[in-house]
Amino acid sequence: MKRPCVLTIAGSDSGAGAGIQADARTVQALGGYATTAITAITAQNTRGVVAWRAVSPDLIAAQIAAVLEDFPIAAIKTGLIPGAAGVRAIAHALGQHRRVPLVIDPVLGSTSGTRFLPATGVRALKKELLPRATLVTPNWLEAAVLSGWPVNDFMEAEMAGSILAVEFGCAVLVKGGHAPGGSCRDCLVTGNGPARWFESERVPTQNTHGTGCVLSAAIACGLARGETIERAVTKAHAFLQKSLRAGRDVRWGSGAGPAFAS
Ligand code: PXL
Repeated sequence: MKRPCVLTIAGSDSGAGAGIQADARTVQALGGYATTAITAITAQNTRGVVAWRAVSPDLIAAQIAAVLEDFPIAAIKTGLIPGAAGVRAIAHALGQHRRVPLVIDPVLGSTSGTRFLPATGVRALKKELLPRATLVTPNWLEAAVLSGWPVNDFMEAEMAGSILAVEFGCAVLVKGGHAPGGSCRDCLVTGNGPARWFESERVPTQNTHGTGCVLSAAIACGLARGETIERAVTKAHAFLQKSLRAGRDVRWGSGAGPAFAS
């Protein structure tokens, strides 16, 4: 099978549960090749983020340019972006590559409470990057911030997804993993047809760090293979479920360990 090249633009996680490390592990596990542009360096473990710094916008752009001019990149994903200047640098560096599928995981902060993208960065994301996305993958909180509408239940999740899909002309996957209850329900809104729900049983585990990264990287890998958005999301949802099961019994650190992406 063809080995697709993916570019992931994201932050480094020293604990390797999320960010660039999770993306690279996921793409590798799915038979692709992950090139990387590192946007920030975080010092963290399973308990949370201890310190972090942004990589300068010109160095983010240089990494993207170096990869794009030399590798047959078939899909791009973004994760942590450390502010408005970083967003603009990425948009500029992506330049002409408008036909390459772009998956945007709109990371605003860590679950442990560190804010990575301030309000000015959110505005830049909406203006410069979301209009060129193929698919955006917000959780409930991110969907609420991006749409300006509350998201407290599944109906509101679908509403916010529809609003974002119209506003930015892209597909939207509103992730329900943080929602209460025994199942995980993600809602995919595309331009054509009704919303589609992806539901799976909740895996009983505290090792959930990096689940959003694994999901969006797996989707990008599927799109890089030429799969439709629906097919890529279907396979990525199943892959994440498998990864959570694979990491369930690992006891590394006292906090949220990694989903395993294997
Ligand atoms: O899961 C969001 C995320 C993405 N990227 C990096 C992170 C986190 C959360 O902590 O550290 C590098």
